[in-house]
Amino acid sequence: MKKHFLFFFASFILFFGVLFFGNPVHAAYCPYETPPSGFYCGAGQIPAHDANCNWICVSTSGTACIDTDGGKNYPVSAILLGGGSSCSGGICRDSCYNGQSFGAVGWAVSEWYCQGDTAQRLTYNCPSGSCSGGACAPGVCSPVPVLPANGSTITTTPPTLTWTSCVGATHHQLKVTGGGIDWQSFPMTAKSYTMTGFTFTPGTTYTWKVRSCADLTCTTASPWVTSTFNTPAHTVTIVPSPTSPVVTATIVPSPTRFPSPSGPITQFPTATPYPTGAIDRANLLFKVLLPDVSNAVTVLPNVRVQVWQQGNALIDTKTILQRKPGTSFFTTATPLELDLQTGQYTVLVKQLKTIRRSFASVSLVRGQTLDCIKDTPDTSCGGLISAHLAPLYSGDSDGYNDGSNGTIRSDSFNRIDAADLQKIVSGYGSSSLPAEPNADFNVDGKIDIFDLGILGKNFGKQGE
Ligand SMILES: [Ca+2]
Ligand SMILES: [Ca+2]
Ligand SMILES: [Ca+2]
Ligand SMILES: [Ca+2]
Repeated sequence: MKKHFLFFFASFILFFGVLFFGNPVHAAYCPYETPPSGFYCGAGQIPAHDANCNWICVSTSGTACIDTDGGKNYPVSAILLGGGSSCSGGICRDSCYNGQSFGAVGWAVSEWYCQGDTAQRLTYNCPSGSCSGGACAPGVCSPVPVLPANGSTITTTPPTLTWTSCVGATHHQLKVTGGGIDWQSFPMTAKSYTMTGFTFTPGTTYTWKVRSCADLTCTTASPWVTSTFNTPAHTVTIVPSPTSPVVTATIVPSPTRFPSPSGPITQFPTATPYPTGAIDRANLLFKVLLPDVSNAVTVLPNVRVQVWQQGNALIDTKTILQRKPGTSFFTTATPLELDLQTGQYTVLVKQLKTIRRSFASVSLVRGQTLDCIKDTPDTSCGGLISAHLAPLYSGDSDGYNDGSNGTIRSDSFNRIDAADLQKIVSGYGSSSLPAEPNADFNVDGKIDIFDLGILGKNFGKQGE
């Protein structure tokens, strides 16, 4: 287990190291061409590129292996001398390969290099998919989204996204957004991905983007290529009795679970009457989306609700939310009874392990209950109507440490960053959880690879 973790941790350091410190420097692209006018080499010498594309003269005498571009240097077309090679005239020149023959163009480069003092040759697939003059053209080829066809409506869930790319792209990365989903994959070698475990909303357009990478960490990558698909409206067909016509009803509910062939359709319970709240308070029922909390969690404690008006915190309270079965939404079980005058407020919600989200323009009336859970909340709910657009992503181990409780504000409060990674490292796999707030980001009682995955997915996000 420890080994397993160390591997992933090392990958993370590599991944984030690349994010933080930028891309490594690559040699300029220099395919073979003739030297500039005025550049001459003496007798027994020939012109060649060095590793930085400069023209140099190298001696053709001698048997030592000399590779003028310094090794496996694919963007530079160079020559190799000596090393026991049997190239024509004693000069081996990098060339291109098209799957059938070696020449001036192709999709792979045939690269010469010295192994010790022996000439060696390998064929390398150019990430750009293009080789010219014995050197890989720069960049990484862009993938082409295939299915679902751009703009089409899918017929089954979960959808499988597929794309094509060139042979030199070793990995691909996906992003999917829309209908409460805001997700990015780790780089993967596959050219398809089935979105198992996601909740899709009927009648919604989803955007997916894919890019090609030349390496495991996507240090060198193509631009993102965008495609979209739609989920069908939730259609129910009623089989007629012989005397009545076929009736097809189209229902477009507020966020609900997209029906899958394998399970029952889960609708939100709307018929259950909610407690009405106190008559001398402004009462509020709301729902929020917590996509990273373990499915096993049905009751979620440690949810802080702040109610602001014009930037001033008027109410600061804690509550417990309960899961809407079969979804990643959590709701208040009973109305929050807020001692506020009638007016318009901003409601901020943060679970101990998530970023904080802000929902503006919530109109509360003293003595009434505002129900923002029901399928079609009224406009008084303001930002809480579209809570699915502001998921409370997990990965913040700074709890409520915003400086308001007499302590010094944590730099990492309300943001998912390296300090939270450090919390995973210090608590990883421990048999008893460290004191709250710890790095159990999915609230399943353990700090393990799933929490690390959540951190990786949400790294860099910050709340309001
Ligand atoms: Ca070389
Ligand atoms: Ca080369
Ligand atoms: Ca943090
Ligand atoms: Ca956990």
